[in-house]
Amino acid sequence: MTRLSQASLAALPGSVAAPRYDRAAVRPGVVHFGPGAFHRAHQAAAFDTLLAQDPRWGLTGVSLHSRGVADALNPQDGLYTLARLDAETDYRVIGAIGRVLTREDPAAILAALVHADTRIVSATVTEKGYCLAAEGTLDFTSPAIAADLEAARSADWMPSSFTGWLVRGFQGRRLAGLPGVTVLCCDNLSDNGRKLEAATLALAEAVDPETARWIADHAAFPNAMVDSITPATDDALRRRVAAAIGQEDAWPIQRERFTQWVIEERFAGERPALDLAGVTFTGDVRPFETAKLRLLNGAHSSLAYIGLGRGLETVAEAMADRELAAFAERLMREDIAPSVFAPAGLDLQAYISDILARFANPAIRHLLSQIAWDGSQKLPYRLLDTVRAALAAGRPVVRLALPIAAWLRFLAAAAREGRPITDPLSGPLLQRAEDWRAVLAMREVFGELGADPRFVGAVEAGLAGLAAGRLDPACVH
Ligand code: CS2
Repeated sequence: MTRLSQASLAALPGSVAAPRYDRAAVRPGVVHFGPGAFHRAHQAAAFDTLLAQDPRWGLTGVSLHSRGVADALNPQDGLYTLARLDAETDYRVIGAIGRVLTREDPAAILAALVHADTRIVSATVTEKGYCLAAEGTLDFTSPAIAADLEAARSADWMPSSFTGWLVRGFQGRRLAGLPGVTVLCCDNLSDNGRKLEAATLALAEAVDPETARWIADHAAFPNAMVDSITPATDDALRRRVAAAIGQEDAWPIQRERFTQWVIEERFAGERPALDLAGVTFTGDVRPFETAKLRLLNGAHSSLAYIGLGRGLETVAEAMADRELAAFAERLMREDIAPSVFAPAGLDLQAYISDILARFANPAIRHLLSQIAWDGSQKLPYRLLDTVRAALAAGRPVVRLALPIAAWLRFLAAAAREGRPITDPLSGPLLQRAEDWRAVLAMREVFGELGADPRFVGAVEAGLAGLAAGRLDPACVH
């Protein structure tokens, strides 16, 4: 079977959408760190739409941790298929990515960052990729940041961390007299732009204060919220895509039809006209971000840990478990929604109904085990901030603590069975897992909450409820 490439585009069946612009005329205006599924499902598709109008916004991908995406996409001239899953699946070949660089070629990464055409550096490096401590500030003790501090003593240093690359790239731009850049964080962190800005300035201050001043004057870090459910690629998708496009695609991507990208209007230079691709620009992203992180991601993680404990495999299966679906709905409507200040014009209860319907979409096989990754990094934004808000307002936290109890049971089961978990804190978590109070005492995850008797009591009630197979401990409050 022919492998997807620029040369094979003309042979695609008419049912498959493909770039309608001249790819040879595209100039790379964006360097994107972390060109994984989430980015390729979503932001790259938006830039692909924009490129039909304006060829100055091509993407250069940078994978810092593995060669997989580069090895799959570079032989395909950056092309890949996006399958949108719904009652009927449609297929679209995306052409926005020109090439994917890896850390094996640091000079090429630096050249891309220090290039006059580059106006945006964007990122989906996942929560842990920012090396932040519990308070959301740069963790100078994390190995990648410590390595960068050491490396930066030499003038021609090459960084390890994403934040290090930002500082190195800005240093290069300052020395070359190039204009500033917009840094667009697209990960599920609250206040993501501001946190990344503070982390970048902190690292720059430590390695090159002049570059820190340059960043403060020239760079912009808008907050952004991105939403689209993107299950990991599996062989079933590869087969379906091959059948639909009549060619082999080494790494197709799938997502639900729904998509939302809200970006703060805070650009260092020209703003790409992404509104042409359905992107919302707004003065304040926080209400959108809080609604999405707390409601959608909070419920997702709850379904994941509780669902896995009930032997379920996918989000749709969890939603078919009536007791669990009812729990998730109550959690969202009664416990999370009161902590969310809805963006103007958004009906929160309708937003919740839409999320529940998206979760139940039978066309999507989204593994609970995928969502369960990196709990120590995700839960603080997804549930613990909500617990803090509820406690501050004097509301009960018994239901909010149940998914936390389910995570503790998930850790304990992994430790007992000697099963590895995917989490940057897996070592300390699994070491303490059989003593849940010791896990709650980990300040890097729970901050001060681990010592709050109201929260600890609610977690204890949750653990007892789950041990007895009960989900809604309504009777307790
Ligand atoms: C999910 C998210 O894997 C996870 O933790 O909760 O990736 C979720 O699907 C997206 O944020 C939806 O926009």
